[in-house]
Amino acid sequence: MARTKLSEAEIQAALAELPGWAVQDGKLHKAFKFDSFAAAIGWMVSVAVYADKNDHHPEWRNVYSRVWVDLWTHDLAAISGRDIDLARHMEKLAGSQ
Ligand code: H2B
Repeated sequence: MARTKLSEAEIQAALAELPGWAVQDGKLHKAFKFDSFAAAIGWMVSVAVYADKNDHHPEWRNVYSRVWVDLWTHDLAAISGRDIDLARHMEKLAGSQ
């Protein structure tokens, strides 16, 4: 998906298929909970590899088995298709933990 600013309708349509995600302070936000610290960190490393390959990086914070994620496109100061793509990939990887 493109690095262009999404409309409110496009964001809402994407959110309908991203359980647990919401717009918070203008960013795509979700609080993930894993079974353990190891599971949380393992997921973060897998996400980091994908994020770096795509040159699109999350803002996130980890405490034990929880990871709070905020996605937005700094270059645009907005949510873009690349944030949706990263959120979808995070979901895909979280399902395989
Ligand atoms: N990640 C995110 N989330 N948003 C960006 O705008 C962004 C990024 N820009 N990763 C990239 C890197 C930019 O800083 C480099 C120069 O391409």
